Amino acid sequence: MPIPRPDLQGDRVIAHVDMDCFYVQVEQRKQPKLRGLPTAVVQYNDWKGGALIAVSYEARRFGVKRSMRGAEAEMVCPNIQLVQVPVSRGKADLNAYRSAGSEVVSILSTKGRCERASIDEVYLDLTDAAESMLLETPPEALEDIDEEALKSHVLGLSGDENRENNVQRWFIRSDAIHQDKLLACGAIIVAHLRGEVLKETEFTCSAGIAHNKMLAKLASGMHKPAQQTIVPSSAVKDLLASLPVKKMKQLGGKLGSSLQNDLGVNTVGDLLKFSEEKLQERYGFNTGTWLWNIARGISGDEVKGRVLPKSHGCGKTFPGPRALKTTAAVESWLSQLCEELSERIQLDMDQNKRVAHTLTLHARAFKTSDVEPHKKFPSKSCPLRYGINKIQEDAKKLFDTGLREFLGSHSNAWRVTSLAISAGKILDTPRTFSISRFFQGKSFSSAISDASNDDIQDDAPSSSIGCKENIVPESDKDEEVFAHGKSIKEDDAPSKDRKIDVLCTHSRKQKDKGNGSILKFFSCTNTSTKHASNAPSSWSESHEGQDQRDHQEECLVDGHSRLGKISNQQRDDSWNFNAEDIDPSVIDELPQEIQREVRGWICSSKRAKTTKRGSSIFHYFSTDDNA
Ligand code: DCP
Repeated sequence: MPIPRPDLQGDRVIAHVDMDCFYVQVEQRKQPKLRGLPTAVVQYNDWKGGALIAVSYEARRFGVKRSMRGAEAEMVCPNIQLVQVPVSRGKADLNAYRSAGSEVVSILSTKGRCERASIDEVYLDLTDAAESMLLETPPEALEDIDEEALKSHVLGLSGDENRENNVQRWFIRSDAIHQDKLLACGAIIVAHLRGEVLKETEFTCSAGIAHNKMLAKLASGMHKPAQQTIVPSSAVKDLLASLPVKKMKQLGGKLGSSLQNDLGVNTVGDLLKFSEEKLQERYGFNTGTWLWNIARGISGDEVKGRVLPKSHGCGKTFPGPRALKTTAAVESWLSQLCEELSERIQLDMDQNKRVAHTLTLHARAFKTSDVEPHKKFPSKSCPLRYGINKIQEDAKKLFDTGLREFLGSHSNAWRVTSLAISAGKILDTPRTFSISRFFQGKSFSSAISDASNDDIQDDAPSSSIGCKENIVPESDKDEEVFAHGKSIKEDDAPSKDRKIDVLCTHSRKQKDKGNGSILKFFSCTNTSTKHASNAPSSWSESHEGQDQRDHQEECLVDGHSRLGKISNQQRDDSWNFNAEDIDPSVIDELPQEIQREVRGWICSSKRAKTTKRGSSIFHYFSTDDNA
């Protein structure tokens, strides 16, 4: 469901940059002889020459479209050059496109906050850079305005004749409102960035520059390839008046159809006829307000500082006669997908120190009989455990659970037409990395590899399992979809355990901020502690080295009593370390009293070894209030 957000305070400059026929450009850089020729990238498949997934602008002039198959494209454009997507493990290997996207991101992210929105598009918040430029070198003070900037399309600016002169005048208007002056600066910055991208990567891209993300995204696709479009606020009303609802992000599906069929709304501007109350009445409070906002070009979505993917996913479709019929066939494909996923999350951890927390399986299937023809295969997720075998094992369990639910009481034969798995809820490795190693005497990556899981959850229905890399789920809601944390009501916690509960709550808050907390290590990582617990045997047998997130859940669910059972001996063992080794940066996360104590240890490691129970960190973790 769309979330309405009022426009952000103050004038902003947001750019949406989208690569032109991206996969084609990547292939043309590999094979420069293809440059300038009608070219398309084809998904590996020997049926009718495979499916086109990217089409060069030269080929588009012949009428070649992405919806075509290779054979059809050759009919409309006999000279078309068809390049196959690289293949690995029997499926498309998108690594080359991913890294090419990262090259671009590293250039674009130099001028402001950058959000990587998909494999080939980013949002930039250029407000600060534009404000500085306006103060230091405003366009009217420039001798020459960047040629590329002068080629910009400024919506609402009349006349195709003398376009460049008109644009130049628009750039240097001294009576322009502050917001337009900022947009002019933003456009100059974007033109420069696009030039850098071309120089460094040989790729062209197109951009939209506006005062919010929604308008910038609409504008970037208006003039392609290798061009940019500016949306002054005075042009917003006309832009939306003629914009078909289905072109608007989030209106492509049922909501857009309902607007058309039930309210007769064909363009976004048509929504202006309806009051906010009326729209809320029809579509609910949030969606109603969101619709009212977008009709006016209002959208306060912030550009999130994120240059890395929000999730990793890989999938494979099995159309027509290729549909999978047996569990063995599904398992075999799942194993391959899991191998790829495992490699990618491991690389992400090694390169970016990030850990994925949720494994999700999506599938499309049908039953061979006619019963429940519209029933969808439910998406399922569970906590993610690192290591190929574990991911494979869990993915199979997710599939089995989904299949059982899909079949229900009918024991029909089934077919699977697509499978995809993804790793989501990716968080930075907590800054407790060094200290965790030091408490556990093992590496973080091995520490998170041995979890067990038995909590499979429903996931949101899979929207599409196409081959376009979905770096970022479409909406913030996906974050909730991936959420799987268990909760405990504080009021239910026995009072003597309350202290620990506070710790766990604190720990959860830290996680929510994207920072892990040292507290969960204090509370959960000691294996002797686990074995001293009342946990069910399956739990305690399998949790050695469990990942931090699972520790956290452990805390939230039943960690209270566990912590209270640490023997003095165990305590002594667990705190037998060299205090100088603590990474000082992690200490700020500790509660004040512990910070004081740990800092004390660092000043004098001797003191740490002689810390008395009752005035120390042990006291903090004791469930005995009198301790
Ligand atoms: N892609 C894909 N499958 C799809 C859509 C896209 O594999 N169904 C891949 C190939 C594209 C890349 O994602 O090159 C980016 O998709 P875009 O929708 O941005 O399209 P292009 O970049 O190819 O073209 P355009 O210049 O129109 O943006």
